[in-house]
Amino acid sequence: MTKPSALLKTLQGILGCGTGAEKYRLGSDPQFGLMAAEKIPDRWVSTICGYCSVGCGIKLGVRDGKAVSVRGDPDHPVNRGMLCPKGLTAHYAIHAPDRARYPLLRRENKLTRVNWDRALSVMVERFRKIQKEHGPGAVAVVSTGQLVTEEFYALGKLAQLGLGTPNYDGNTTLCMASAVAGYKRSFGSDGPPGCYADLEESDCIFLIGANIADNHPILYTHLERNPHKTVLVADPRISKTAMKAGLYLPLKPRTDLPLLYGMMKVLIDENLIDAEFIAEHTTGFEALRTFLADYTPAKVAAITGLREALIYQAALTYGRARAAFTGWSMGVNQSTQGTATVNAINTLALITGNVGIEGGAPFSITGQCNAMGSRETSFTSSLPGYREFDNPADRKELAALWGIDAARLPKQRGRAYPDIINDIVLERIRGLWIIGTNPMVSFPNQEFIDDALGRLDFLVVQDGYHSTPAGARCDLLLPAAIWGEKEGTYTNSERRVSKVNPAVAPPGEAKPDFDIFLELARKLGCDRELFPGWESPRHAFDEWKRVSRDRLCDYSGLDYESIERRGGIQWPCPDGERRPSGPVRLYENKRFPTADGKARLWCVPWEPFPESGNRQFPFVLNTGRTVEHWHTRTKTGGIPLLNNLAPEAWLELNPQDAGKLKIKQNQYVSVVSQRGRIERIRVRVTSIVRPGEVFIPFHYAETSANQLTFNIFDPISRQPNYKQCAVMVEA
Ligand SMILES: Nc1nc2c(c(=O)[nH]1)N[C@H]1C(S)=C(S)[C@@H](COP(=O)(O)OP(=O)(O)OC[C@H]3O[C@@H](n4cnc5c(=O)[nH]c(N)nc54)[C@H](O)[C@@H]3O)O[C@H]1N2
Ligand SMILES: Nc1nc2c(c(=O)[nH]1)N[C@H]1C(S)=C(S)[C@@H](COP(=O)(O)OP(=O)(O)OC[C@H]3O[C@@H](n4cnc5c(=O)[nH]c(N)nc54)[C@H](O)[C@@H]3O)O[C@H]1N2
Ligand code: SF4
Ligand SMILES: [Mo]
Repeated sequence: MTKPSALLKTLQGILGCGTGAEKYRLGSDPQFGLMAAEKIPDRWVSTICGYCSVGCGIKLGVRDGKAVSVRGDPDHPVNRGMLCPKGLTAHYAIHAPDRARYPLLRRENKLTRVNWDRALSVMVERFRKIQKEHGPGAVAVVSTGQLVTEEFYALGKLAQLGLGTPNYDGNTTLCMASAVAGYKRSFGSDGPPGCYADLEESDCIFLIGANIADNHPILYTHLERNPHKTVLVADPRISKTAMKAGLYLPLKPRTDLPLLYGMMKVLIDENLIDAEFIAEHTTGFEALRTFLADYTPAKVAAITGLREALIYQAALTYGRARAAFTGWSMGVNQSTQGTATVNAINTLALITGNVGIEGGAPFSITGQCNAMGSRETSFTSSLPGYREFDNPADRKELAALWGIDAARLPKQRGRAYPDIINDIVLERIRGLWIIGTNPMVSFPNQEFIDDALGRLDFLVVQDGYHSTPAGARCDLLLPAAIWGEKEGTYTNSERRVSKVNPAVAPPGEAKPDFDIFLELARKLGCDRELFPGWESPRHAFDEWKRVSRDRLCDYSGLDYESIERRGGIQWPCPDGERRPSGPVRLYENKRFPTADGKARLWCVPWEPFPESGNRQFPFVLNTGRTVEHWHTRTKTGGIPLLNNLAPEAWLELNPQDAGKLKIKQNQYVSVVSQRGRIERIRVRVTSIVRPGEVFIPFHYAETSANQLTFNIFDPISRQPNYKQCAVMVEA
């Protein structure tokens, strides 16, 4: 935290927070009604953006206890002063009028204010009653990728050992699960190998199912600084990122797996592979070679709709590169073959030696600000520190670190998020605690989850806003402090651990999630065992340092002060300050955390999507994001600067289809699937989508794409197939 000098204040006036233009806008600032002079902060707090996983450094300007301004941190290595539109307006979300201020308990069908003591007593009473009658697993917890790491670490212990339910998962299963499962199967552990510097050093950057121009805009700037690159983009839709591609691969929806196999076959046939790497560091190559015989360029061209020559060109560009980088995101993960596709991306990198080298990596671009933190510390799909439930040595080690009997650690993971929802419908799970996620907009097939939530005996929602659709349904609402109001760390996509700082106090009686977890532990009587002597996130961080020591995600050399000083530090970091600065990659020594130290090459046959277009539902619906909004718009929907740019949902429809259906630009239409319908959505007639394909952003609760989507999941990762389902469009 720094106090600005008089000179700095003047500069601020000139540069950002008090220019004429700004003053003009501020005169009509619908949110604060502040005049320009009132927006000059009296102090700046250094922190990290709380939206996406890029992890930009932010200076949050505070005046009279209010967050009034934001600017990019010029010294931060990730963003060097730049911010995207969401980062630039982040302070508005803090003082929104619909922030949750007090615990609310449902009484006679109305949510009424209660004090914290009563709220948490009722929660413990109701959950314990359910567990007594229906077993410990009858209460489930669904959290998020948007808490600080210290909170994830505390929540894992609290849910699994305090509440004693194995059924704990997060919205990260809607997002990262396929990447996690794929990394584990290829390399023996989760953990993205590369780093952002690779985007500047690689000569072939293959973006597959990732629209970073909209969704990771500051990451995009790293790529723009690279003069030698060829950018390959595989996406059925001409996204903003595809528009910038050197080589665009407009594949048919969900045919990434055969594309990758086709590229591998070309590379093997052309001998553009790294035979030494394959022999020394992988297993399964002969089986792969045999398997790929089936994926000739001709056959792959037929499946993907790409010209054979284009498949060759993509393969040769990748194979001839000195170093090739593959970045992927939801176009890959959100599929019933998500895990298999991640394995194919890893295999492509492995057979060409593009792992653990400068500029070469199979890199999962994460989504939420701290999806990574939840992957590292949480107790959902793995035990903390990337330990495995089914590994007795891992359980024993963790139990010893915690001083508990190893028998208390579950031998397998509990129910994943979609299976929790299924079990609620089957009335096996009767109590649910939702933390920092908004399933009544974001979960696939809204009718299904609507039915599920209606069957619960007790629903607790812990959120920063009271106006979410799940909030309206709950029996108990716990008001949480959000970004800007609490302390801890986030890990970004390149494993950079950064310090998050509070700038202002939470509204009303809202509290940091961390404090809520501690108080709940006291009520449950497990605080002394699980959180001995803990008062602040720092205590959780200290314990986590010990628990992660010698693991791939080693935090043992980190401390808050050096993280802050260096603009974040990448893990693994056993050596702290002593480590020279510069990018850190995993697997530089080519040893993988598998039993034999070698990575696995997987062969999983491609399968067509079960719900491809048919006569009644002829269109394939694709869903995704736009730069202005964040997910379910709890934060961005109330920020005029963003919302005015994208105030309502839209349907992208190709001109040919619009002609056939006699639909005009800007007309309102209905969209229908086997599961639900959107009554009224505005049409954008555009060649961004091909004939037979349509796109809807999923951000809008009132026009929810998830009324239509299919609740069908990857069998391994349990991630939903959000990116394709069959719909019809009614004029
Ligand atoms: N502005 C903004 N930024 C965000 C977010 C946000 O809500 N708003 N959310 C954050 C989060 S949590 C996440 S997970 C990331 C997600 O970041 P992205 O994955 O980039 O986001 P999406 O728009 O969901 O999907 C990416 C692309 O996948 C393409 N796609 C669809 N089907 C297929 C297919 O079959 N194959 C291929 N190859 N591509 C396909 C879509 O056309 C789309 O362009 O963004 C993060 N950043
Ligand atoms: N059709 C379709 N659906 C999708 C996707 C898609 O591409 N297509 N993408 C999926 C993906 S990748 C994701 S990540 C999900 C995201 O879906 P959600 O997780 O439902 O989206 P958010 O709007 O980010 O919800 C976060 C909630 O947490 C609250 N919150 C924010 N900060 C805090 C905090 O510090 N503490 C607490 N307690 N609460 C807080 C916010 O107010 C908000 O209500 O959506 C998924 N749904
Ligand atoms: S790119 Fe992501 S982290 Fe950076 S300012 Fe934008 S939303 Fe925030
Ligand atoms: Mo996500």
